[in-house]
Amino acid sequence: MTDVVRLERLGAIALVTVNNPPVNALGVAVRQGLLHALRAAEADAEVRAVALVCAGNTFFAGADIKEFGQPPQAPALPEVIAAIEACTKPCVAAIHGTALGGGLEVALGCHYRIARADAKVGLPEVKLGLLPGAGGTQRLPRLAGVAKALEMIVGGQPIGAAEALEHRIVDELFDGDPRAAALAYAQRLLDEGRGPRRTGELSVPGTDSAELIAARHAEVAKRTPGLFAPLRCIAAVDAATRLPLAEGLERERQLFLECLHSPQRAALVHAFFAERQASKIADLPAATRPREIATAAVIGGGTMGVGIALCFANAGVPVKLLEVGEEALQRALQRARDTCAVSVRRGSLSESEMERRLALIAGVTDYAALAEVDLVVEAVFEDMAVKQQVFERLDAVCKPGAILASNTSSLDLNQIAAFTRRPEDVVGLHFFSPANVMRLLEVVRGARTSHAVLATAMAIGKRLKKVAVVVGVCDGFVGNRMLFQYGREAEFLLEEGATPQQVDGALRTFGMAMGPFAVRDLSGLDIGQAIRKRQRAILPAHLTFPTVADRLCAAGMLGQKTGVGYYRYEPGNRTPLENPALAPVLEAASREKGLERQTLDERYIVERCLYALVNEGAKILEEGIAQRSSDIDLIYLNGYGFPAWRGGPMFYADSVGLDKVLATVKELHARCGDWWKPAPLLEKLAAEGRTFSGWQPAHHSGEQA
Ligand code: T1G
Repeated sequence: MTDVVRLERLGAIALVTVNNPPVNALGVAVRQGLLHALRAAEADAEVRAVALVCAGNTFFAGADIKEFGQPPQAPALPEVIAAIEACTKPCVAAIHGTALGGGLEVALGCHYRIARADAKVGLPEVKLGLLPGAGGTQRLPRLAGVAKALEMIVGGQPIGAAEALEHRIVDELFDGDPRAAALAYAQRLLDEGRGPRRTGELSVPGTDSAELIAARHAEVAKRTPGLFAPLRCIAAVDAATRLPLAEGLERERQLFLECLHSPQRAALVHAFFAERQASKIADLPAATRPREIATAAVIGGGTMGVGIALCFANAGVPVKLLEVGEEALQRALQRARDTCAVSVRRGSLSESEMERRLALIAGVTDYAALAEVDLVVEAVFEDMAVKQQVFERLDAVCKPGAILASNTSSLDLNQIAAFTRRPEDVVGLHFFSPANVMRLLEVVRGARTSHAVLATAMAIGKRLKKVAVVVGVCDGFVGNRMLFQYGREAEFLLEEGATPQQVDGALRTFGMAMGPFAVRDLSGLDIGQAIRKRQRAILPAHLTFPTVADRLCAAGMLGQKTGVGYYRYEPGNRTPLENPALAPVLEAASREKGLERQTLDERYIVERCLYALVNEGAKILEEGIAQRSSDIDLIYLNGYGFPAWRGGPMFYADSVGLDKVLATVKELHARCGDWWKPAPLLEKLAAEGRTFSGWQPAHHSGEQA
């Protein structure tokens, strides 16, 4: 027995209790303890039934993800599950919390399963670039049928206990303590003389498996062509419909190992841990307590303001939405209603839930109405003079301890904080449009932002179901600062000879959700123009800028809002079409730089754009604007459409090898000038044969007061 697995004999029942906080992951100690307990129960003549429960908040939440990529340690989970299923005494698992991945697979190896009414079960391995590798692809179809198994294994979403009962994945629901429920059920098995019931001996129900599998294969191949694991999930389920259990398990193992060794698994596991790492703030004392946020307010009823107000309403936080005039306020409230109505039409929100959420948004026009709110998010025009007016008013009106947050996407938060007498209560909450959809939230830590306010910002981010990442104060913080480099290089490629279609196409093939020029057409070329103008004013003159975007702005071609930009758009249609007026603009831009237009290959296009992100990310890391490289990855995965199965720009650079990245950056520096000056950290790590993910800055982002 190991100290994480306890075996007790209560009458004729062997009770196995696993206690491996925080989520009872099936690490090697747990697997060893389970196998030992099973064998002891099997050998004990007094034992006539086995009950399996977990202590803490949840039944097994899966294999120990930290073990992936490490040398395997016996016993493997399939071996443990085979021993459970082979047990000659009936074995029942009592599920509470979230039985996920290997956790559900252990339960499927048991002869009976009961679940607490509030429990969830699922096989989310596909989200980690894997497939259920401990019998889930073979046993789940035998219980729930192919359609449900495909939905759960390829989709990766957990289902509730009632749905699991409906699909014969569990036999009964219980309330209260899993231990008591397990013992009672095991006793009933004995009273009713029920013995082992092995899932593996069942055959897969239904006669339409081949059609279901073919249809799902076609759909997945079309929707996510770049992804490795989903098609292998389908192949494993297909094996269950054609092979006896032992051969099916062998086929599953082969497919699982293919996924395990895929770079996509390494990237997706990196993203999983990155999301959990981001909430850890290096210099925040553990005793720091977030402030209670019972009510919020948003200043500004534009697209962002309404989106942010909806974030609070969706999380059940009453929120005041302030607009200066009644007419503007009514337009804002209508926009909130229209946004929710889209979800109702799509069926993802009920009418009653929509009304409940909208009722949480109270429109106001007077700052005095904000006197008692706990948190205010300003989302007004990106102009420092306007921010000053707003923050001076807020500072005068809001109660002591109220947090004043700015949604600014690039202005100096320290300057904004200085407009108030409470700079320690000022923080940036940079939402991404549409705010009620995009998961990313850059939490901008000002020089004077207090620990408690920073902790509160992270806590409210989690409550709003955002991926909150702490960033320091600089032009563009992390995401937009890197995006500026990426967009500029993409535009230089247009002057060297590429078309927007070629650049966007190459990056979409890499896996980006959208190419840079489609993105610019969507957000509007005039937005970039203001930033470029500000950059030109502060950057050294020898740093030249591409001129294509400014030429298009001058010609009134601002993107979708004018029906033409890098691409042309039919009225009411967002499909990008070739813009016949673009060619002369590109030729003029090339000519002005004395460039002979040439054909560029995809690899060059991708490296030119991605390494611009990486080089700037290295500078951001070194300056302590981001705490760690995985935070930068998280920002790009959740705010900029970077493919999760590539892990993020910094993880991708690590996977290429920093020596190779540096060699390309140096070549570009020699040919394209100082925009490509290699980041000192990139040079250092490349020289030492290290990676970004293995590096931590000595200091943290922002300086404490
Ligand atoms: N392995 C190792 N650590 C894990 C873990 C896991 N499976 N799940 C969570 N953690 C850590 C997490 O990193 C964090 O650590 C802490 O636990 C709390 O997590 C063979 C191959 C269960 C819904 O994919 O979805 O089984 O930050 O902050 O919000 O076929 O954790 O405290 O140091 O997320 O309450 C399949 C992954 C694995 C489930 C709880 N299972 N976990 O959410 O807490 S592959 C999963 C989750 C597999 C088999 C295959 C969630 C949760 P730290 P948390 P939470």
